[in-house]
Amino acid sequence: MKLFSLLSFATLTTAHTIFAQLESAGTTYPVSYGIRTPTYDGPISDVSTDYVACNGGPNPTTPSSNIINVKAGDTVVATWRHTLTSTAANDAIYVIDPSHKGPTLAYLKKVTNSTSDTGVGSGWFKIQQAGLNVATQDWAITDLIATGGLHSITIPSCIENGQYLLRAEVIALHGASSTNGAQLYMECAQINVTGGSGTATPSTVAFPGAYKATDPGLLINIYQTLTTYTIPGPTPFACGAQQSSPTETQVVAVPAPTTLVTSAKAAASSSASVGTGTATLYAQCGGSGWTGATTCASGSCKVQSVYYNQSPSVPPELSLDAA
Ligand SMILES: *[C@@H]1O[C@H](CO)[C@@H](O)[C@H](O)[C@H]1NC(C)=O
Ligand SMILES: *[C@@H]1O[C@H](CO)[C@@H](O)[C@H](O)[C@H]1NC(C)=O
Ligand SMILES: [Cu+2]
Repeated sequence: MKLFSLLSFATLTTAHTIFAQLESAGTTYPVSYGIRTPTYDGPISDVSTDYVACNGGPNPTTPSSNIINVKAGDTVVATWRHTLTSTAANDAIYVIDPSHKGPTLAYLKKVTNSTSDTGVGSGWFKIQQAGLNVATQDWAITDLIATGGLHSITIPSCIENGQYLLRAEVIALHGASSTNGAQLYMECAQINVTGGSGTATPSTVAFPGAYKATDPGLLINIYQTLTTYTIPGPTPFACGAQQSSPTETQVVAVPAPTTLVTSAKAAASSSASVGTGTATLYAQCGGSGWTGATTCASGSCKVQSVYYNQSPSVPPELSLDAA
């Protein structure tokens, strides 16, 4: 009876989430295989602690000796589960409680030994992010729930081969209007990247360090119509981007909400065409007040928000909907 009450309490009131298993190259590995999973599904709320790297602390994690092979350029899928034993059949909220709204993110860190590196400190680069669709006010976590907890992450094709930690993350903002109210969920998978072209040197950030409690993407009241949402952390790394040149990087870099506005400004200021011509890849091609090119060099103009349409659209490998 006592156990039953505890379980009921956990199910009804603490519907958190865990990155429980990984799919690579068509193989879905078992729960906790190659991933340092906790048994408790709680969040990290203090972004200044070491636990923001690969979890731990209030949610002790279990080491894994397994390493999952991943081909550079492939899209892997992180599965998010309410608990390590949740399934669609046994748990009505088997991904995460729908009250939990916010972004999805993913980072990599090159390490010499993925089973022993703690992940704490520098070396992290972001490879995926999805935030708020301003036009529909739809959050990435809501999309994640719709896919059954499948978080698609493309491993850049141009990175060095070798061992990495893959840090998949979701941030729930339902309590984020007070400091340290955002709930960060992350686990680290131990992967071995093969088949990469091996020359890219992404610029990196540290965990802890990459986030501050006062970041506009962490300290925010989401119970209002938002005209923008700034995903925490750096601009995602993209192969071919000029890491040394901020402007170039933002123009070619990843089509995510935080970079789009910058890209739009860059495109607008570097283009003299008004209402004519062709929008280059990832450049602005429409939106409220837009007077520039509306024809796209490739594909068709895609509405990102009322204020910003992009040429052509988010590449499928970076879109959660592609899962
Ligand atoms: C990697 O770390 C694990 C755990 O500490 C250890 O057992 C293993 O020998 C290390 N591998 C190498 C190649 O050093
Ligand atoms: C990583 O993959 C390469 C290529 O298949 C292999 O030679 C190497 O042993 C793998 N390393 C680990 C730690 O699994
Ligand atoms: Cu929660």
